[in-house]
Amino acid sequence: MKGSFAHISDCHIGAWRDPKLRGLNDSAFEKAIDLCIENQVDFVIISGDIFDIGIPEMSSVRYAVRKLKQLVNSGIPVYVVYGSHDYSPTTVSVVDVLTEAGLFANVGQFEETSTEDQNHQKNLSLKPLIDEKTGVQIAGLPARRGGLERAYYAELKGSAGNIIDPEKYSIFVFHASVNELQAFNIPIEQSVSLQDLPRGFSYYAGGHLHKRSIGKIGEASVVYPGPLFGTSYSDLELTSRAEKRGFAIVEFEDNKTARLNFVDLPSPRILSKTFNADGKSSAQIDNQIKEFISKDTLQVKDSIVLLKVRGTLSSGKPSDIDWYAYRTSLLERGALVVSLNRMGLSTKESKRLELIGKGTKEEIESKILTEHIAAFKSSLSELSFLSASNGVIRASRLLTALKTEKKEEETKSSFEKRVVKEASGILEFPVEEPGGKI
Ligand SMILES: [Mn+2]
Repeated sequence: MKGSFAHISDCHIGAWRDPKLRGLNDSAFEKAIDLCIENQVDFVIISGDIFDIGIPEMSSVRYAVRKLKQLVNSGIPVYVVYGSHDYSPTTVSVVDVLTEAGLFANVGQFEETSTEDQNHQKNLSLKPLIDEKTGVQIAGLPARRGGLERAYYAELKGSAGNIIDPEKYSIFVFHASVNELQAFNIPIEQSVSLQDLPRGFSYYAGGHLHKRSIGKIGEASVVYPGPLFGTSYSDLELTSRAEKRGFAIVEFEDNKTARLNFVDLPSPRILSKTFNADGKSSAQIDNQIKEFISKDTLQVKDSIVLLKVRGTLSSGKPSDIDWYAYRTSLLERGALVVSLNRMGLSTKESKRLELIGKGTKEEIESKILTEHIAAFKSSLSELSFLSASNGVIRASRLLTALKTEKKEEETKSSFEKRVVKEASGILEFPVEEPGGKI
């Protein structure tokens, strides 16, 4: 018994709003699949978060199907479990559709039983699959949202039962944070421990942590290859600090791992810089950023540029800072993508709002609106419906409407349409869009 397989995780196909970043993410998946075929692995494991959402855009699905089909045509089976992103509690996920289409097999199968006695204690048993060509035994557990998969591990009680032949190679595929191996401050209530993983497997194929890491259970490796590219500002920030992105190719012999190789995927240069605004005026920080980005020695061309500003301004507002000019000038110098992160930037003024008083969220909102609406004096009679108490009520309703979250079954665009429609109704503005009136 001898062979090799690829362990891929957290592809998040379809992630990123920015088309360039989405393109980079998609081509990382393409490259990974090409390398699997080139290396003639016997099979591929994807340990969750194949897609960024349960019901992704069809263009992302078509793209992924095209690549997965190449694997099928090369006789390389793919085994997957749901990740926290592509799991859907209420509807059929794209993972189910692609499983039905025969593009991959879902190995996150299990059986739940409860004891006959009055305690009705739940037990979970894994249902492994055997890879036809190599005879490798593959079992797994899916993720659920917000770390709810912990319940499965509690029912599993760290046991694989008698379902695994210890003489043969076996893989446990999972998508969960193992507390001992994570460095992300994921709360302990949303993590499992190494001891919660079922004993006796030769290899543990992990997903969820967006950082490469390895642990051990006896002689077996517990491996997180991390994402192929990354899906957030902080993922890219980590990449800029020399964190490698890619996947693993594992060679096995009998019931042991013979070799574990990480394959690094190429990524564009990432330039990341954080500015601390504490105690500075908006003009000072504006100058500081301008000075930084206009340096001749700064290598911007073909780079992803990440600028982060955080802290509390001593005077002025974040809107005094000319973000648009930074972006334009960096793009003009050939930057691939410019991402500005100012979520951690506040002013003394916004700090003051934090102290405005006690009450429910709604009461505080209404208080702030009343205070600010006094300053709103419109000479336009048609805007009178936005002033005084009328305006406060309308603004509160608008706030509530904008806070609504996307429903599981909604696409991004139908969600956006619903919010715009609701908001324009509250404002009594007719809204037109390219496709005609809503
Ligand atoms: Mn992920």
